[in-house]
Amino acid sequence: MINTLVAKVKRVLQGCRAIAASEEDVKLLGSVGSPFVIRVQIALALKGIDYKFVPENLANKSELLLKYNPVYKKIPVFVHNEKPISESLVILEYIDETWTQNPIFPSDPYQRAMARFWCKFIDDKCVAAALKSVFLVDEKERKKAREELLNVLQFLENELKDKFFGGKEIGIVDIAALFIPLLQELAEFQLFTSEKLPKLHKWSREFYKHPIVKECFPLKEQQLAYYKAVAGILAALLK
Ligand SMILES: N[C@@H](CCC(=O)N[C@@H](CS)C(=O)NCC(=O)O)C(=O)O
Repeated sequence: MINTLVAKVKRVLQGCRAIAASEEDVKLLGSVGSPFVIRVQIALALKGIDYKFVPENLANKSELLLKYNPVYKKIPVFVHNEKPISESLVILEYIDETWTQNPIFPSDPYQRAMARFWCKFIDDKCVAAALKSVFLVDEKERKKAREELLNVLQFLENELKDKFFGGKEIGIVDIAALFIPLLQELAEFQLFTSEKLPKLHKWSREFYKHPIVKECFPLKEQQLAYYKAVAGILAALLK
């Protein structure tokens, strides 16, 4: 009885926060299909925060993007009450600290540090290898990239102890790693198989069918259109 009441009050408070947030000015500069932008969209959806999506054309960057992110000139840029924040992982931390419902970071300081470590590992070691594994045209090179990807993903495979990296619920590491299921879908779940990386393969599918993720993931055609539109940027990454 008490538990039900507490849960009810919590839900009402969360609702209030979401309403309060919707009265604030929350904007996201991005392009549909960008995995870094989807990270932010998932965090906002998990928190129930309303925002305005400002589409950005990376082939002809807007004045607004150059003003808000003069250092990297990249999306996503998150703008909260006119205060811009760049870099998806930095944005995720800001969102988690600003809207505390449905936390995506663990509360324990050591676990928080570990979560940051794995997010950095994903960006430093996995993203380029995964893109190469899907988009390199030369078959030999693509195969080589796939082997390299399998090696680095083995570390993540060993790290996966529950349904999600975040435990029973999606956390920051799951969100950081979302490009894996995205690219798995493009590769028809053959980038790696259930024999090679069984836990990660299962996680990929679980993550993919999570209702919030489903709501935020672009369609396969939208993904392909995005990569086509950023072919120049992608080519530089694949070198
Ligand atoms: N480390 C950045 C990476 C963001 C990024 O690479 N964004 C790409 C789109 S997916 C971009 O804006 N590229 C524009 C460019 O390189 O000129 C983050 O996590 O936000």
